[in-house]
Amino acid sequence: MNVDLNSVRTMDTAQVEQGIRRILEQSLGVEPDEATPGDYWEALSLLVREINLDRIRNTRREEKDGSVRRVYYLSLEFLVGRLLGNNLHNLGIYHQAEKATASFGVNLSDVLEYETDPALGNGGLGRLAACFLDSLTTLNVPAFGYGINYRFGLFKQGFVGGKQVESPDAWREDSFPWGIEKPKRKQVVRLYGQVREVDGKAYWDDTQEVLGVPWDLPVTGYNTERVNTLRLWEGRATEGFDLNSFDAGRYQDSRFREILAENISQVLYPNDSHPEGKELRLIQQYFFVACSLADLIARYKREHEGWEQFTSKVVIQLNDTHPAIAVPELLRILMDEEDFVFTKALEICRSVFCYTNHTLLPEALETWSQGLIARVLPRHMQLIYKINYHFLHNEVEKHWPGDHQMKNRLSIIEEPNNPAEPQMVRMAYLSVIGSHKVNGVAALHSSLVKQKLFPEFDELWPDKIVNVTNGVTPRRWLANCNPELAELIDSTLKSDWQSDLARLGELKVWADDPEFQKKFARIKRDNKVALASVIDELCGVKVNPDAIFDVQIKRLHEYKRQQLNLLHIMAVYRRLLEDPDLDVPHRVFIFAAKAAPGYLVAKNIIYAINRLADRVNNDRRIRDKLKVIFLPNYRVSLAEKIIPAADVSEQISTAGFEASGTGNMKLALNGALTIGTMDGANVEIAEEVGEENIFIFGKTVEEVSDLRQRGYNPRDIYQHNEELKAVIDWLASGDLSPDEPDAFRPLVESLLDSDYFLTLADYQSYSDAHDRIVKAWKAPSYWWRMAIINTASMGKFSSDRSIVDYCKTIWNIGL
Ligand code: 26V
Repeated sequence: MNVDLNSVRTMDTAQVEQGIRRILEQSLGVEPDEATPGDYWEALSLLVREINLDRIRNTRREEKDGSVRRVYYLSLEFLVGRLLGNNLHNLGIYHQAEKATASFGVNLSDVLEYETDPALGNGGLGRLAACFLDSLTTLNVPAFGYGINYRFGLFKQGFVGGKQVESPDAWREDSFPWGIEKPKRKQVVRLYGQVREVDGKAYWDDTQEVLGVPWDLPVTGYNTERVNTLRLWEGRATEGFDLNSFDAGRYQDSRFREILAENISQVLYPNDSHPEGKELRLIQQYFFVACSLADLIARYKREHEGWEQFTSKVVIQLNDTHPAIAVPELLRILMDEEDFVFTKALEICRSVFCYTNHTLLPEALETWSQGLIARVLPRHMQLIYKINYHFLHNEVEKHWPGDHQMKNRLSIIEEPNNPAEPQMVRMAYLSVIGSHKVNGVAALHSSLVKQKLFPEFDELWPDKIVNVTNGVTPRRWLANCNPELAELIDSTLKSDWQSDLARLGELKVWADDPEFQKKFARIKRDNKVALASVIDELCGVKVNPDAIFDVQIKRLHEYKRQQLNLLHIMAVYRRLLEDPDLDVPHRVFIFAAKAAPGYLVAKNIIYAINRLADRVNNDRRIRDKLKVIFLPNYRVSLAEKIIPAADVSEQISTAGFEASGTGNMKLALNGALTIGTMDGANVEIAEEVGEENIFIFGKTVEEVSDLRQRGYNPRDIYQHNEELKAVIDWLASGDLSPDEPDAFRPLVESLLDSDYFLTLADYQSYSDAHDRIVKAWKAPSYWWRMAIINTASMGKFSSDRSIVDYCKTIWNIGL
């Protein structure tokens, strides 16, 4: 039977109501009038799960003829966020659910608050993967996400005396109805052991075995019946484990296997912690790659005879280098299990793999020591050498004959400067060599990937490195999180902007319309009132919804420069103390950010902001003109509350360091004005909104590199900028932390001694840009015109557009 996934069935309110009642009574065993909001959350989630399961079966039936190329998105992180609201919306039954719950006397938005965020990612990279799954499904592309079902997601953040403290996030311990275990699809993964060669054939023996058991999460799309799957693997001990073994050696051995297996999927590693030598992280990478490849090959074999069609039916996107071990793993399967010769096997690898680079930061470019890989994955180490030999002696030799230096430079194996140090395997090179396309995530970033990161590869293969600018799903990041604005847009445009975000451009004609401006501003204010109550609840601080809400929400990193924002707020506070009558709008500076547990300067910045907040928020002299808020435990559900309420979006990274940014897109989409550097996707945002509708400041990539070449000394700037000197001296004085006078030494030293991220160099330009913001705010019709133009200009930044680009330029999939 042929099923048409584009003809969408829906449910009316009565059906949703019946469904809720049935599940409350028959599955949860409670009467509707006794049920708590938590019970309603569970009942609605189970109802949605039924619908999804039904649709998954239809999706599978449609794909059965095997005529399509499937996308496999391999990522160690999927930051999906809460699923109920999003699913209701995608299934087109949000309003029905609202009315149905209301008929039981329950408010849907209260019900949605019961869901815990699955925090299965660090930040941008993981959230991008989640937006891409939403768009793949919406565009009706057959796709699987593959990752790990971590028991503990990213740590929970709290503050004690203003300092970050981390605690484990056991998110699954709460009810989580979305994941469905699929024991039938389990896989066996081998580790350690050795390789024997017999008659030129390799045998990998004496291995330790662990099981991978998949948990499937349904991925719904907007306006489609398709439901794709996010398959997350969990580590288990193999069944052969013999508890009654009397043999001490074997007992030890099986205990080891059990402990290993059960540790594999325990924790998500926080980024910016240096994973070198972290054997478990390498094992995580191989574990999920091995499970996923075995799973997708089994699916291919169920649908096709022979290997001829493999490359036209399968494409595998590597989300950063974390899954790069997939290249030698597929090679191993093809050579050792399927008897392909090396050159043919490599050709197949190259036609199915593609790799996305998400960062230029040298410390984030993964390398593993040769010795570690050889011990954990001896066969893979051999194959990496084989790939490297073939690459250097055929491909590099052909392009640069006799050039030994070039071979050294492009080798997957990095020779140490000091022979006592180990040889390192460069996972990025392995990914480039094993893929047919490599992409950066914004135009500027991709050009830097070509020029700075992989210039030789770009010369060797001029068509390999391409750009796909990131995007965000307008379903979660406008329709769901900002329903009032979505409704205003609906009633103004009468077109389906949610499937075609470029339609937002039609809002531009309303940008100067006083009535429209009034509605737009009213919605923003309502959202600010809602956020103000969240702030009060979490921080115990009352903020004025008529103040400018200026937000910086992202991981804490020196390159993102929360410290620049901090220095400027300190200056604003000083100006107010000098003249409390200063004619300036009220401002609330809002931060939310987690610092990696081992990143001391980042934690120092958090502490400084919290100490400053304490001082400022309790200083009656400045008459509430300034408030500083640091919201704890930043995560997707908190972002959904902050973003609709933002007036100003801080995107202030040092030029050349932020690969793209995606928060910048979400905030502009919701009508916040950007203050930003010419970095990452800010460049393209400026292009879309026009320079008059964004506050650009700071050094460009070229200026940054000129300054470094001339020799940069932050103390010159410190000495010559009176206000800046005063705030840094204040920070260093210990006045903000009398109990611990040297508390901010790490930060002050980082600023004055090296200032690698040019905070001082950009300070004045940043402060001037803030003055322009204040001026613009004082002319409301001008401000709201800019805000409306921002929302109207975000069409390009839909993740649907990103996925269309991937389909065309990388995956060779027609839509
Ligand atoms: C590195 C590490 C190293 C230690 C172990 C865990 C771990 C996890 C992730 C990473 C790399 C992080 C790279 C990343 O998140 N890049 C961000 O990607 C976003 C989506 O493309 C982009 O918008 C941001 O600009 C970029 O910083």
